[in-house]
Amino acid sequence: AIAEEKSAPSADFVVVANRLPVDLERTADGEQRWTASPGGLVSALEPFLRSRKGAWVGWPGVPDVEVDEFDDDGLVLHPVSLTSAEVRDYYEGFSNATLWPLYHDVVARPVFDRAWWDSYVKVNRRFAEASATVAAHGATVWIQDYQLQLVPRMLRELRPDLRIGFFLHIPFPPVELFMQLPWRAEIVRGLIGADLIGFHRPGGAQNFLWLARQLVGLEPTRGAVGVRSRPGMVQVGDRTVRVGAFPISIDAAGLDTLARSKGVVERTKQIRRDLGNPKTVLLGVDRLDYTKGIDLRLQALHELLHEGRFEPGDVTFVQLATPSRERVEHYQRMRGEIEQMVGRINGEFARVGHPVVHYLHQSVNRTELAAFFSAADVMVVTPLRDGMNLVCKEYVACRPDLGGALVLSEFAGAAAELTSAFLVNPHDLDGVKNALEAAITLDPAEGRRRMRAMRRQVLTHDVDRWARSFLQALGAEPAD
Ligand code: ADQ
Repeated sequence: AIAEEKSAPSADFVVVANRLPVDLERTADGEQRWTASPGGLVSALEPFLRSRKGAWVGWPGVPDVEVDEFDDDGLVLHPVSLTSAEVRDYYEGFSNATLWPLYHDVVARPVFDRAWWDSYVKVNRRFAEASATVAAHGATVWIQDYQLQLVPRMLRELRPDLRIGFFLHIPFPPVELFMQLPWRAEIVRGLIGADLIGFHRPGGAQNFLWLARQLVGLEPTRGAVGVRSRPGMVQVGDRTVRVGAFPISIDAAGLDTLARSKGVVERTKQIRRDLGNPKTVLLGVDRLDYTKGIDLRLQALHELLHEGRFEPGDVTFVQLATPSRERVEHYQRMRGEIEQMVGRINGEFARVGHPVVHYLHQSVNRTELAAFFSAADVMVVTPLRDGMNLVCKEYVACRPDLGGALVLSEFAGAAAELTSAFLVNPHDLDGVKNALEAAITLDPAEGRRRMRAMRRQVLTHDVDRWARSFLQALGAEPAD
């Protein structure tokens, strides 16, 4: 229930993210309404936001609208407005066509555009100013992700009393790649404004510490950064900035329970029936993004079928692809290429009524997703680079039956935790094909052993542990 406005700057715990946890929508008759946009982050932070006076600062998802702050069932939502030009330059431009490809190993060529950078600075300042107006004295502010890397410093200048954390959800790149960025020192200085800077993996933290020395002339500690332990430290004047690794996760228990529910169990059977009860169901679930390696897995499948290593009637591949960043040019091109490959495979290997690839350019709800995970014999997760990748963890959580197998790219952050998956180098197509074959022909007892090991990891390292470990390292939560 969304109630009336509120304005006193009184939140003790503030989350700052590009998007609010609700989306503003314009209905056909010109009215505006809010719809919940259920993301992992919202549910992860919900307990922390509700147990204090929480606020969330973010863009409502629609350009050119001014919306007042309002109270959503005890949580203050503070909208930050963006103009259409800012959506183009700050969001689609600098965030998604400069930083996103640069931080993902330049798998697409980053565009360096000075007007985009100017917009990024301007919008980051607006987020910092908005955060400064909602945070109470001495509050904790947790800034999220690559769109807002200048906010920590800007906010510190406005409000030195705050405790500021920053978490990067995407990989932090190797230093040689980061050094390409014309505004590299500004970004590092921006992040250094935080008290704690978190990455998924120790490697990202280590890369950042090196840059703090090279680009800003600071003297970081030299010891190896651990996972949720031994953060690197940098002295900045009288402040100590910590730099650590905090691998994100999912609501594992929630998904486990959902997967066991009668509704999901029934739906799982129905999905397999609808697919014609094939011997093997392969599944991909991704935002439609060029970093996810959807094309690679289709190519591997095509070659396996072509070589006759599988009968087309025996394997069915389902790809669920959420529409994403549809106005960015590279995404439009990639969508065309993927759809062409799907068409080619079906053109060559399908029979009437029995496509080999089922491609849904759609988002499905949580229950439906759990049923697809439960129905899949082999989950195929082949990103060229991924900060963490939650899909593979969700798959594992949805397999209390210990069935299924996971083929996982070494270049997903999750590979460090899910070592019982079939790990592949997605650039090595023969390796991917062999891993798919091994997963498809897996001995069930061996499969259960692998799944049990992966489930142990995911169920004991859930998203609540992620949030708590970050906030403890920030000093905003008492230690366990
Ligand atoms: P993403 O790049 O979006 O996240 P991921 O971590 O896999 O990647 O999360 C995607 C989410 O969307 C999952 O929860 C998945 O279930 C859901 N999803 C995908 N396709 C869907 C579909 N068709 N229908 C319904 N749901 C779908 C970024 C980083 C990741 C990092 C996360 C969190 O790129 O590396 O793991 O943030 O930090």
